[in-house]
This record gives sequence, structure tokens and C-alpha cells, in this order.
Amino acid sequence: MRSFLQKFNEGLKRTTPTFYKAFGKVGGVFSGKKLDDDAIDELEEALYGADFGVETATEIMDEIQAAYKKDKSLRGQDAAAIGASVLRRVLDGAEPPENFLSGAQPEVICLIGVNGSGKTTTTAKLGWRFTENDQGVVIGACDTFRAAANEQIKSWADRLGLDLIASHHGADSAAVAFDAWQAAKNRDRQVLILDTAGRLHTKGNLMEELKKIRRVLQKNDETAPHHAWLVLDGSIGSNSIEQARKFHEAFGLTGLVITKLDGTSRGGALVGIYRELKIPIYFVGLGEQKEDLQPFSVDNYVNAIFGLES
Ligand SMILES: Nc1nc2c(ncn2[C@@H]2O[C@H](COP(=O)(O)OP(=O)(O)OP(=O)(O)O)[C@@H](O)[C@H]2O)c(=O)[nH]1
Ligand SMILES: [Mg+2]
Repeated sequence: MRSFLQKFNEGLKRTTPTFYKAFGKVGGVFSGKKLDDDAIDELEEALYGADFGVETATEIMDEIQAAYKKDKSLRGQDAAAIGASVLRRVLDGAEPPENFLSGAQPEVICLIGVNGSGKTTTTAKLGWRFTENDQGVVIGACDTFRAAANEQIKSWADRLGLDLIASHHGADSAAVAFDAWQAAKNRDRQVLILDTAGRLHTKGNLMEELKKIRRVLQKNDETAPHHAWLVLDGSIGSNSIEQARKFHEAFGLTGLVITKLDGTSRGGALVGIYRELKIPIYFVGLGEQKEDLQPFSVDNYVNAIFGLES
């Protein structure tokens, strides 16, 4: 049987938008021309500007400098290949397991994160992708906090033909999670995706609310949620690391989704985030449309950054 991600990727081939277009700047520096001191400076600037983090940018520069010292005829694309190999090394283990579904029914995916990081959009995109792969989905609208949250997720659900379990503004989000689980079970759906309210990682009571969602789900299935994914705004850069640590302490993350990599020149922060946290990156968000969510692939990412062929 083809794995979930294989099927997912096949779907993407039909729909892939320009890939990580914001990385043009780094890629452009690594052209076919012969390197000289100016080009090396330019390279360094592009690498630091892309927000990879000092450690990684320094490692890349050190290896390029060492190679250039040995061989002055080094070309841009040779430097790109060196940079790519450093990034592949740093990102070793960053891809999720190929078939990450545990087989529980329903498989529960809980999306959490700070305000505006892209949870609701990711919920909708994921739901759509699962149904495209013939996997039945229920969405639980656990953001009962923000007044317009129900409308937003309902409008996605209507547009994409997804089943939604929602309650009223101010309702207990854990109760919504419980009902949504029951609905997914009764309707024989494979996947339950819970969209939760945006919360600051520094607010203890809001972190407690997440723990309550977990406790209540476990009344139905003690292994749920099977996935706790932190949705991070990739354009915010390395600030996300502290955020992620706090969420991890409170809720035990199993994965990351990094959104908005289409609109940023700082998408290199993904590297720093992984380097610090060593939590696999399941998906990346590359736009606001339903098809703009891609399984994270180290090769695709690294090649896009350095302008190499996939
Ligand atoms: N360009 C781009 N925009 C995105 C992406 N993902 C989400 N957005 C936009 O970011 C904004 C916030 O997205 P939401 O999905 O509402 O974020 P959220 O985490 O649910 O927000 P709260 O529920 O308020 O915490 C919306 O305007 C989305 O369209 C992405 O990958 N690329
Ligand atoms: Mg939301």
C-alpha cells in the first residue's frame, strides 16, 4: 500500500505553486560564475540574511571558505553544493516518518500555537488533503475563544465539504474535542483534526486548557491525541524557538508545521528551529489556498534555497 505521504506527494505534483520563491536571493548568489572575494562577501550576507541562525550560517561559510582556499577556481554552484550538504546534515531527522498515521480510529491531530500562526488555515488544508486521499475527516472547532473563529472554520468547511463539529462562542473547548471525537468514531472517519484557539505560551491558564483537551480526549482513547503539532509562523524567524520550548514542556509536541514560508525571506529560521528542538517538521505552509500545504522534504527545501535542481 502506498504510504500517506506518497499519496500526498502525488497530489502535490498537480498543484505545486512556485516553490519557496522567497529564497531567490540566496539561490541567486550561487550562480555559475567563478567565486571571488566580493562574491564570497555577498554569499555571506545572503546566508545571514536568510535567518538560518549564526551557527549554521557560520558552518556553511567555514566549509565554503575552506574549499575556496584549496581551489580558487571554485564556482557558485560548487559553493551551493557545499551549502546544501551542510544543511542536509543539520536537517538530518527533520522529515517525519513516511507513514506517520498510528492506525487509531480516529487518528487525532491537535494543532496548537500562538495567535495567527496559521492553525485554522492548516486545519482546513490538511482536512482537504486527507479527503482527497480518501481518508474521512472530522474537524473539531475547539477555538471557542475568539468571537469570529467558528465562522472562519465553518466557511472553510463549507467550501471544502468537510464535516465540522462546533459549539458556541465561550463553550468549553475540551467538550468540543470530546464531541468531535465521538462524531468521528460514529461516522467511521479515520482522522479527527482539532483546531484550537491561539494562545500565548506564557499564559499558564491557557496552557492548562490544552491539557484539559488531552485529558478529555483520553476518556475516549487513552492514546489520543496521536499528534500534537505546533503551528509556527515561519516569517517570524528564530523567536519561535522559545515559544516552541514552552509548548513542548506543557503539551509534549510530536511535530511542527511551519507556515507562511511563501511570503518571507527569513524562511531559513526553519533550520534554526529544528536545530534547537529536534522535533520533526511535518508540513510547510506556502500560501493561503487549500493546496498550499506541502509535506516537508529536506531535499526540496535545501534545493530551493540553493537554487539546485530537485
Ligand atoms: N501567505 C501565507 N499565509 C498564510 C499561511 N498560513 C496561514 N496564512 C494566513 O495567516 C493568517 C492567519 O491564519 P489562521 O489560520 O487564521 O491562523 P490561526 O493560527 O488560526 O489564528 P488564531 O486562531 O487567531 O490564533 C490568515 O490570513 C491566513 O490566510 C501560509 O502558509 N502562507
Ligand atoms: Mg484559528
